[in-house]
This record gives sequence, structure tokens and C-alpha cells, in this order.
Amino acid sequence: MPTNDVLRDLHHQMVRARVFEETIQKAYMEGKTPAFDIAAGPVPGEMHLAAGQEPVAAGVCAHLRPTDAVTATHRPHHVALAHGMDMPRMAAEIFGKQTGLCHGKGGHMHLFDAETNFGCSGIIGEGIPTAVGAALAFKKQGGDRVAVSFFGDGAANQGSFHESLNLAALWDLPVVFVCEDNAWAISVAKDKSTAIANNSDRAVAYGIPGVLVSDNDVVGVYEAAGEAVDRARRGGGPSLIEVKTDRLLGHFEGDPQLYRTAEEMEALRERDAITRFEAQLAANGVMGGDDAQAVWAAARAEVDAAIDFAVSSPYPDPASALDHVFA
Ligand SMILES: Cc1ncc(C[n+]2csc(CCOP(=O)(O)OP(=O)(O)O)c2C)c(N)n1
Repeated sequence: MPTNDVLRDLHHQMVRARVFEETIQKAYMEGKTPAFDIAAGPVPGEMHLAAGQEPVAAGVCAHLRPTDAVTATHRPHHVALAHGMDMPRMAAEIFGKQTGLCHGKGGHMHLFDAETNFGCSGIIGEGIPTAVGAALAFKKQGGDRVAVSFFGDGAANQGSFHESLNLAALWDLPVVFVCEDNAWAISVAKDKSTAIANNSDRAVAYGIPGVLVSDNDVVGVYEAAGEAVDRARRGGGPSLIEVKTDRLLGHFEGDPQLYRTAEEMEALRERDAITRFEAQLAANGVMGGDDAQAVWAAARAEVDAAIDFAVSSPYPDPASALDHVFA
């Protein structure tokens, strides 16, 4: 069982990610209604939020150092924050501002941060071989850095998943594969696209450990990831972890979600991982209700400051449009 300090830290990380997502959701919807106009408002383009999936990011990243490499997906905010990305520069990137991590040219799906060795992509399955490449470099350099790839259950049906696991196992690389199984790939239910129930079972095909965390429980993720990251650091090779998690919101903001019933959505909200964890912390005397409220208030202040920084930052100079662009 993690120490009380670790438990409080896991809670803090989940709360700040949730508050960030809720705040971005509001900013994103500004000016986009009544007829949904994806190009309108202060944050144009698509927006994929990860509310509900915080346990995966918090539980895994608690074991990482900024020198470890992390790749994530088109739904990257919870992972980026848990891995230590600077929140104001991340918010500025999402708002397309000059002060953003990529000077506003990447947007919310393309957050790159050399300081925390973080990258993500709108291309499904892209981050999996990229993490394997980082792990290969770490192994050749010596030392104990590890790479972690977060990806969705839909991505696990891409060839890049299988090719990556094969090479990582063959070369015994320090990499941890983390599948965030939220049961959906856009509007396609996992059981309509995937031959087996648990992607963790696919580890057997590559002779590596496969661990299933079946209930979106941050402590379960923390423990599974602790073992996998430790194994990778000690030269014990790759592992695959699958977490059954929950996507509380649509695939993208503006998604009418006609493929999910109101009852299903309500059931998801009722089993919200943060609320459940808070009840558990209170029952075990780790954190009372007032302490939890103080964490939410501090997260709101942190997120508001980051959004203010983003909103008040300038847009990039149009003359710089071709800077940092490779062709
Ligand atoms: C190579 C590629 N194919 C298709 C798409 C379109 N697409 C965007 S998100 C998505 C579903 C991804 O599902 P999953 O990997 O489960 O992640 P989740 O959205 O559930 O987090 C698809 C097919 C894409 N972006 N890239």
C-alpha cells in the first residue's frame, strides 16, 4: 500500500487534471454554439478531454522522473500534467499562443516538451514505436531511464502496437506500455472491434508481463506501474499494463454521443474515480472532506492562473509561420 503522502499526491494530481479539463471544456465551448462551429471561439479545432481517465496518468507518472520519456495520444492533458509539464505553457499551446510549448503551432494534440521528454500525437498508435525508439536510445546510452507509452484500446488494434511490443521484447528494452481502455474508439465499442476482452492478454504473444487493472483504481494502477517501471529500470525489459478506465465525456467536445444511453452516462458519473478515491481516503483517515476541498480550491487557483497566462499571451507573429516547420 502506498504511504499516505503518496495517496495525497495521487489525489492532488487527479484533481488538478480534472479541474484543468473542466476549465478547458468551458473555454473551448465559448462561441461554438448554438450550431456547433468547430472553428469558432478562443480554442479552435478539435478537443479531446480525458475526464475519468486521471487514475491512469496519476498512478503511472508517480513513478517517473522528468528524464524519463513519455508519449501520449490525442487525449493527452492528464498525462502531460502528471508527468510535470508546465501548466501555463501547456494552456498557452492549447490557445495557440506564442508563449505555448510549440509557440502555438501544435495545439492540444501536439504538446511537445523537451524539459519533461514528453510528446503526443493525433495519429493513433504513433506514440508506441516512438517510446520504443526512446527506450532503445536509453539502453544504448546506459543508465536507468525508462520510456512509457500511453495509448487507447483502439490503438491496440493498430499494427504499430504489435510491431512495437515485438521489438521491445526482442531487444529487452526499458519501456512500459500503458493501454487506457475506456471501452470506446470514437463511437465504436471495444467489443465490436477487438477479438479479445483484455489487451493485457496480448502480452503473452511477446513473452512479456501483462497486467490488468480492472477498476480504474489509482492505487491499483500505482502498484502495477511501480513494478513495471522498476523492472524496466533494472534492465528487466518491457511490460504491458491495461487499465479499464472511463471516458466521462464525448470522444471530442461537441460529440452528441448518440451511441451511449443516458443511463450509461449516469452510471459512469456515479462511479467517478476521484469521488470514489476521496471516500476511500476519508474512510481510512488519510484525508477529510475539508482537506479534499482545499485541494480542489488550490487546483482551481493554479488552473485559473494558467488560463489567464494563456489568454493574455500574444498570438505568434504571422511572419513566423514557417519557423520550426520541417518539409
Ligand atoms: C492512424 C489514425 N487512424 C484513425 C484516426 C482517427 N481517430 C482519431 S481518434 C480515434 C479513436 C481512438 O481510439 P482509442 O485509441 O481507443 O483512444 P480514445 O479516443 O478512446 O482515447 C480514431 C480512429 C487517427 N487519428 N489516426
